[in-house]
Amino acid sequence: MASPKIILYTSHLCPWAHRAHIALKESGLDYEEVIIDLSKPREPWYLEINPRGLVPSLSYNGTIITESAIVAQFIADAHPSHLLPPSSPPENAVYRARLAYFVDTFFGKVIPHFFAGLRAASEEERDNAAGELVGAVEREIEPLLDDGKGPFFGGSERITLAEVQSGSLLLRILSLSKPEYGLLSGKLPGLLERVPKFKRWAEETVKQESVNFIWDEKAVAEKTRARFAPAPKS
Ligand SMILES: N[C@@H](CCC(=O)N[C@@H](CS)C(=O)NCC(=O)O)C(=O)O
Repeated sequence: MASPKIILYTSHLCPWAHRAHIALKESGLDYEEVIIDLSKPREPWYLEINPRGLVPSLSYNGTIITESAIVAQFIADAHPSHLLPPSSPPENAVYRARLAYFVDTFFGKVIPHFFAGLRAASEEERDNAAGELVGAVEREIEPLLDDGKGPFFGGSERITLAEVQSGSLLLRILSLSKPEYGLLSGKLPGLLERVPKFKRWAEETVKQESVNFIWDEKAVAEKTRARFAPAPKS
């Protein structure tokens, strides 16, 4: 099969576009990158590619695919690899359903507390959001992670589609809770000791080159501050 011609319309600071970078790198696919400047209104040529004006968009041999979760899933389906087994036999379908449920749980039950932490108006609110986040991990995620095998979803030794979908948010949870940024509660790292499987999962995921090769912690912290916690006007 000839190599596909892939163009990724992206911003390196966007956690959703970040998923596409991880999926493409893990799948060993070459791609051309077009950086979209999100500080300006989208130009008409980009709105023709993606009428929503969002990144990421993927052009795959000229077919446009948008929405990051769909883009990542598409890459894993079109180029079978360690990220995701084919959908049959039924055991594979069961594994895929479990993986999809895990990702759904992470984004539905845990990530809202991450954003609540960023939007918090006081230290107390920030600390509460961190407590809620870790409580949700304890209840919802910890029981879904395997013990004692590889650190990734299903006890895998290599990353899977679950980490492709979650890695950019794990980077943000672990990094933006550093005290120098003051963006998330400084208590979060200590609270994560309560959820050792999640902690290992998150720490091993962010070490992967495919997960961190576009990561610029300071730039993301600055952009996050501008979006969620702008400095008061003097
Ligand atoms: N649900 C979309 C969300 C993508 C999204 O919100 N991208 C942001 C950047 S992180 C964007 O393009 N924003 C356009 C803007 O800021 O004008 C996905 O997962 O692809």
